Amino acid sequence: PKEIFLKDYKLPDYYFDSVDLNFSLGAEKTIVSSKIAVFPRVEGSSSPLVLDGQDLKLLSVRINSKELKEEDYRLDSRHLTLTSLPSGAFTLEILTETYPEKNTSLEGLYRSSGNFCTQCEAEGFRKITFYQDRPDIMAKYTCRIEADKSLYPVLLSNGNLIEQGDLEGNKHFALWEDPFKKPCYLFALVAGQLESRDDTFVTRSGRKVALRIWTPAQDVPKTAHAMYSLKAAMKWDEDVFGLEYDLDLFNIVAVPDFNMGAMENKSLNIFNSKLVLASPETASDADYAAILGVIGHEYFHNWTGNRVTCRDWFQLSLKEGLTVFRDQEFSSDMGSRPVKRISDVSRLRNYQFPQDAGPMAHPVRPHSYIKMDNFYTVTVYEKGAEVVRMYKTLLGSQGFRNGMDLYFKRHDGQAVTCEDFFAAMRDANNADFANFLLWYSQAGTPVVKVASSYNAEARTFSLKFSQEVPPTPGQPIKEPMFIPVAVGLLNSTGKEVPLSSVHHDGTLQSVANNGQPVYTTVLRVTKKEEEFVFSDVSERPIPSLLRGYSAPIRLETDLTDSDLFLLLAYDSDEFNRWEAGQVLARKLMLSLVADFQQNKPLVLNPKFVHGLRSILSDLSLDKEFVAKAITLPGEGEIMDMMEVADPDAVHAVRTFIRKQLAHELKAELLSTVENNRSTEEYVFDHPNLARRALKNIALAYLASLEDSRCTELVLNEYRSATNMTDQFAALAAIAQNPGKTRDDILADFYSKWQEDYLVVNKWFALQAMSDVPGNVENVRNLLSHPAFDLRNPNKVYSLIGGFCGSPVNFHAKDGSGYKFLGEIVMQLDKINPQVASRMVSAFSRFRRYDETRQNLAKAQLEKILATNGLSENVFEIASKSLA
Ligand code: B3K
Ligand code: ZN
Repeated sequence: PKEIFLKDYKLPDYYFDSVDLNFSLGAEKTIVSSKIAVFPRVEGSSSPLVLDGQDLKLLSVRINSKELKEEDYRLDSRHLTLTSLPSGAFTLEILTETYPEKNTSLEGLYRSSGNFCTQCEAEGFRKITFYQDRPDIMAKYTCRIEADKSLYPVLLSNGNLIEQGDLEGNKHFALWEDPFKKPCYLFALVAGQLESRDDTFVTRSGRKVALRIWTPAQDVPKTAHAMYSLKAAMKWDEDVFGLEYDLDLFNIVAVPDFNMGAMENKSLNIFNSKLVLASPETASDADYAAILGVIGHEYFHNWTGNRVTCRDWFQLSLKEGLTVFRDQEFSSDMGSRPVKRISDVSRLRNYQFPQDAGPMAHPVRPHSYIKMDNFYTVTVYEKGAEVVRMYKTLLGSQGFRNGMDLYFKRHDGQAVTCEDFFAAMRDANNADFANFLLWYSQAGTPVVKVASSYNAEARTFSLKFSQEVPPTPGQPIKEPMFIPVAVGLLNSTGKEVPLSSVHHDGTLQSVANNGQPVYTTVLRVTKKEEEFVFSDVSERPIPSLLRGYSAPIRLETDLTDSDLFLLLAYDSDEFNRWEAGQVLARKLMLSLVADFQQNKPLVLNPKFVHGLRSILSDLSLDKEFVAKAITLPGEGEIMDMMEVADPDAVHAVRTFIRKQLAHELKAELLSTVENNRSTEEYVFDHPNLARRALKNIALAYLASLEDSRCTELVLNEYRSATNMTDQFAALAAIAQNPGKTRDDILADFYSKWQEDYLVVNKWFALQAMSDVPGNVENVRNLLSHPAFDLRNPNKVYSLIGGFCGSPVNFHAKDGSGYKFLGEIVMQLDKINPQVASRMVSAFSRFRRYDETRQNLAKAQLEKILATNGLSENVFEIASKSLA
């Protein structure tokens, strides 16, 4: 397999002006003809034109209507190279055959539930026809689709429908034209038996846009929330960024077989049905929130991704980091900003930090890849979003908006780079961004230490920062980074101290804003070691550091437990309030893990219980915030902080604390459940979902007690639930405890929902993630359950992905979990390399564990690598993990 490098980027020798595609659809065999207007970048160039193509049968090639002879081109399994070409512009016509029914990779043109659909990003268009499959080739497309009228009554592609009609032999056709230039990764086609929910949105300049969400007929009633989300997103982008939709039609199609969440094809978004379909009975609050976020995300790509796209795939974060940032902001505005921030940071810590500390660590803009699909990562997406957020933190809302406006003004219709975005932000604000660009090129999570000291005589308070970026593969030595640290100060009663000025680098900077008191300021930390001194501080303050999580770093402070308890009780920055509780919990968990490993008895610090009790009984707090604040850090997060990760110890400690808390806070938890039930109909809005979140976490705690009263309570909640959020939460609470009750309720749930594949996936995931000892056997049995199918990615993510998410069972010391995953990866790789590659990633941090586990995991990786015909996708992850 060949590695591709950013530094080798070259402009294409040829550009494409227009592309006319013609599909004659058949499940076994589809014929694709393409007619491309080609022109050389440099007039008179004699370079060959190299087209990408995979799994295609070439029928003919014509240049300026003349069929090429075999000596005029070269064909191998990946390329079609055209040699003797005219010196100026020319027309290229290619006729190919492709086989949708056989295409289990779900990339290119494939079938899902009898319908046709496409997925082209990153490099799937080459499975449809021979093309320069790279994002800097932007062309105008037409697409004519011809198919059987009864089997495929609906024919969709990008842009506007300009003609349709019947053909002989019960066939029909549709002709679509997309007026916007686009890279081929945004091409889409859908054909099949679908019905739509229709609505309209009038843009602020008065354009009337038809909105259609397509699904099989029986699912149309479940698209109301998706439609609501789409309209909310369209309005939000106008209000916040002044960005309007640019065509008269916007289509979304939901398909059950899809490798990832969704795809932003121009005016024809294709979605994993899990992220479209929802009803109160079948979808949980988490599903509703995910739908809102992803519908927003794909819609926002219309500007950040489609109108302005990436020059090459290394720039992926240009569109993804920015669009994740935009969807995070959208969800914040639609719900609770602090809670959304807490969820996003938890996600970063639980998934991105481990990646950044392991063998697959890569910068937000990677330097190289073997298979681009492997780089749709939490680093490119979530850390990329943090990088965008830092611009906003540094520039303020208006400054950020000015930067966005300039970005679109300069680059609409272009394929650009991360530097172009940086330059727009800088130039619109005349900003000094120092070495900010290092965020794009240096991998690894910076570790920032802060030491504070108060000088009573001088009334000054000093913060000394030091930073270190850990080595990552290929990057042993790092430069110090530009870290914006938002800071506030609290006095000993928890009140905010107004900030007057900060002394730094020999200059005194006033913080106050036109005489208005200021409580938060952003320090620009750029050196390896650096001091900031606050003046006019009348007593020793407690610093609230990195407010709102202003940079994606690991922060180590010298705050004492009592400082942290004070922040937990009083910080006006809600994120930091939550964070103080998490820091305390992490410290507590790590010290109990040490006790557990030394066979010492486990004892829970009463102050911690007290801290959580105050949060739980504070009725002035937002309920969703309380739910987050009483949730312990995940097992992965704790393992990530250990020298040698010990899944058994971490699991035992987390289970112990949960149970102990449930015991000590039983009365409060019971009344939380009582007071937060609802008799009304399900509504997905902040007050209602917050109430359910709090009630359900209380229920989960209570269930861990395994006493008969609590079990009865949970069973009752299960039986009386009128929506999936409550029903599933009760089921999950019961499922913690092995035994007959658990088995009966799981069986009951399945028999209720067996007709709904999305609910059945939840049922698979719940069992797969279970901590019950020896769970690998149950999971193995579920592989042959009639509802399971290795060809459907959602099912694989639920069952196999769910299993790998349970540290105790996946990392079982006898190697049974590793062996299981090894076998599955080898089977999956033959069906769908992208899905196999996601699964094999569970091995990538095997060096974090003890030697026995390391050897067992390594043996599986070696076995996988020795497989004949292994995909590049799995090869890249497995070989880099072993390196
Ligand atoms: N852009 C797509 C992801 C495509 C993944 C290709 N392997 C979805 C998104 O981020 O919006
Ligand atoms: Zn995206």
